[in-house]
Amino acid sequence: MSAAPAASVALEALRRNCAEVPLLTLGEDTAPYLTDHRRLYHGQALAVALPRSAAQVSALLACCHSLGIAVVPQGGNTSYCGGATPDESGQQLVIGLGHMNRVRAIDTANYSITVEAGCLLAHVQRAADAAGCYFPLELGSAGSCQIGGNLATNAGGLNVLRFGMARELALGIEAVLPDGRVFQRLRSLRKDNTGYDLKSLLIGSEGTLGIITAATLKLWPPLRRRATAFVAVADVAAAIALLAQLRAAAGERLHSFELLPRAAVELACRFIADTRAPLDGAHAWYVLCELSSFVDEPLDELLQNALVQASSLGWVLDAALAASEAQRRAFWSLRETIPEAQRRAGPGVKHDISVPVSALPAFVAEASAWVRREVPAGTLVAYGHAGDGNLHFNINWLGGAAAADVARQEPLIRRAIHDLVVAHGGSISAEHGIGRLKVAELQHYTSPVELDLMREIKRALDPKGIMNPGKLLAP
Ligand code: FAD
Ligand code: 2HG
Ligand code: ZN
Repeated sequence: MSAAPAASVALEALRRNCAEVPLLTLGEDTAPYLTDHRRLYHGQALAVALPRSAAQVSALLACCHSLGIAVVPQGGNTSYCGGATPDESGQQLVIGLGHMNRVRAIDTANYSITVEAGCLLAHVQRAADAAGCYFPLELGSAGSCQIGGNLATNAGGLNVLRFGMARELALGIEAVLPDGRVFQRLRSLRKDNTGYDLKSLLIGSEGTLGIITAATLKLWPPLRRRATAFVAVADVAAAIALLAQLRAAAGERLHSFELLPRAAVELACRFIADTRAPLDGAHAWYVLCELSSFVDEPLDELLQNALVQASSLGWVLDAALAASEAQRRAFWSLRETIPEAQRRAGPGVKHDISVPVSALPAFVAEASAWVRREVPAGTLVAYGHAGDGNLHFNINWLGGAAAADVARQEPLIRRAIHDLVVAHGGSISAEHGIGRLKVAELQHYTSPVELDLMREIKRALDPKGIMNPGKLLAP
């Protein structure tokens, strides 16, 4: 990237060329935009721009492109890898999308909704609901993250098993390219084979190729039934056997399949008010699974029968079926508050990994043994979306530790866990992206051919390198 202009010159140009876009420059106004959710990164910014339309985003990027001002797009700022935080130079412009939060259209006959990028995920879910439809993306951060951020990170979450990741839920997007041109592809087609899939390239690019300003998303009919169980299982292999059995018994009705170790349940009960373990007794592992149906059918019976059969095979040790909507919500609340409980428990190291589902038992056994041997002061809290082969293989220092000590150990731990992940055919970033946190890891584990292609794509779309520099790809 060419040298950035002096701050006064850059601000002057932005005020002149983008006069209608609110620009925050005072410390107290910009502060919330300068630190990431996990408080790992603390940056400075030239200013924070809050555009209200794609035309305003276009004017901002055209100006930044001509002057060589670096840009950091920011949605709800809930991501885990520091991708939405500016660097420490004070020369980058943060563009917050929160003011672009309109639902543009809902087409119930086409099962699609068109929303602006700054819509909160919860807002999109409610809008779909109000129209008598269902939008399946579900994350614990739904009340704070934005749909633009979800697409930019290709978010996963709790319902991927049945409905896929954010990319699979998008029919079309509108995005502003680094030079200010608008990529207008808000089509709502299920079938469209006209050339390269540019929409999919922008999705998951973490703000390094352009700014997503709107999206057309798939909807489904409303869910008529759900059946949910909190299940104690013998071990990870038993959990995976149960997964296969539920798939066989329920087919596409299997909606979610989450794996939780006892340590995760205990943390939620200890740190989150009004949380209690659904089952008596202490078990090493639990599964939270849910079936859903678009038609009125006896799902409780289906789930119960499958669990009885799994119990006769020794996989299931105990189980509680949600007897009411309140109980179902309580099961999910326990699961969704684990990240917050971990945050309150003190410093930790996170890994967002995936391996083929069939490799999960062996991976967990080997990686757990490594942690027990090499990090004796750490408690493993490995939980997550086991139905997708995705675990948050996290470690907490429950006996207390200085954050700086943990940070010192982190690179070595991360490399060892990631080596095991790769040895099992897995990925070092299943759903949280690369951001700033994993730039070196991506560089280390990606083949030269793939890295070359990524750099060539970056150069083609962003020749001046103004979009989120230092994120995803090494400079
Ligand atoms: P931000 O954090 O603001 O930005 C993320 C990245 O996208 C940055 O690189 C940013 O520059 C870029 N970006 C943001 N908006 C745009 C845009 N409009 N155009 C281009 N680039 C943009 N994630 C999961 O995948 N699965 C989970 O289950 C999950 N659970 C979570 C639970 C909790 C409690 C929390 C706090 C987070 C969780 N997350 C999860 C992580 C996070 O919520 C997701 O990564 C989410 O998609 C980020 O959206 P955001 O709007 O907050 O994006
Ligand atoms: C979840 O699945 C999120 O709850 C957060 O992806 C995972 O905090 C984490 O490591
Ligand atoms: Zn997750």
